[in-house]
Amino acid sequence: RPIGLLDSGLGGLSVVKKVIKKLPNESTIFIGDNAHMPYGNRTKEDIINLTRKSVKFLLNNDVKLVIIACNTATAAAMDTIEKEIDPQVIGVIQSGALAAARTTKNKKVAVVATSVTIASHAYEKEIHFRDPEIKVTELAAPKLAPLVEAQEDHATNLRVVKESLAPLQGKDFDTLVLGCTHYPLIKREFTEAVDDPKVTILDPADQVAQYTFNVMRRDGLFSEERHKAVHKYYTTGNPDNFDKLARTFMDDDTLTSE
Ligand code: DGN
Repeated sequence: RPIGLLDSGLGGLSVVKKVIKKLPNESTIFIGDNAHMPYGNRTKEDIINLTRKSVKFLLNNDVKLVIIACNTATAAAMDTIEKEIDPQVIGVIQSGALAAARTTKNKKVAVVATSVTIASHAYEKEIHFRDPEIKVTELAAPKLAPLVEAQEDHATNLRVVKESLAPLQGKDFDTLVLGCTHYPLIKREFTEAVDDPKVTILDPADQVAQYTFNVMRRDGLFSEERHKAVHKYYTTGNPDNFDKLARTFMDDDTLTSE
């Protein structure tokens, strides 16, 4: 049985990639809800309903656990969804917060994410749960997930990332959390915009993959070694746009497009 992952669009692929690397024997199935992207400015009710639809699709494909590979859906819908279904549900925010609390040395963390994620203060709460002394600066960047979906060139990406991160100037943080799963797809532009070797740019997906591994070990969910892993991805939107970026980003041909 595969591991199921969902996102509002392409961003979740940044999580799929790390999960496949950490769990090479496991099959995965990913659904990107590109038709309803972006989730970042929708109401909670709306996000719950859309997430529920993707979860239902994954359950129809007999997944053994569900990773909500979207910070916005984790913030808005995870509490509801995990009460509704049998398989374990894994979100991305707790893992991101744990990684941030472990990474910061000067106890100053910045989180950049969608408006819904920032308004929920989920990162601040989870980071303070680990260490209440950490100062958390939260910044909503509503332009960035749509920017990734638009698949612009490097110069455009860099300009918009720079503009979006401008309010963080002078905040003296040493850890910047990429609090939206779309952002690791333009990590290069984040690195160039921040332009400070003291700052760690943190992708929560590494810790999500580790946590998924731990849960699967705990629950005895590993596939047999001789099983051949198959990776499938689906979109509710335009399959050609999705396919192009998915292939470049995953930089291999392990994916079956349907
Ligand atoms: N990838 C989603 C996230 O991690 O929050 C959000 C993208 C969006 O729908 N704006």
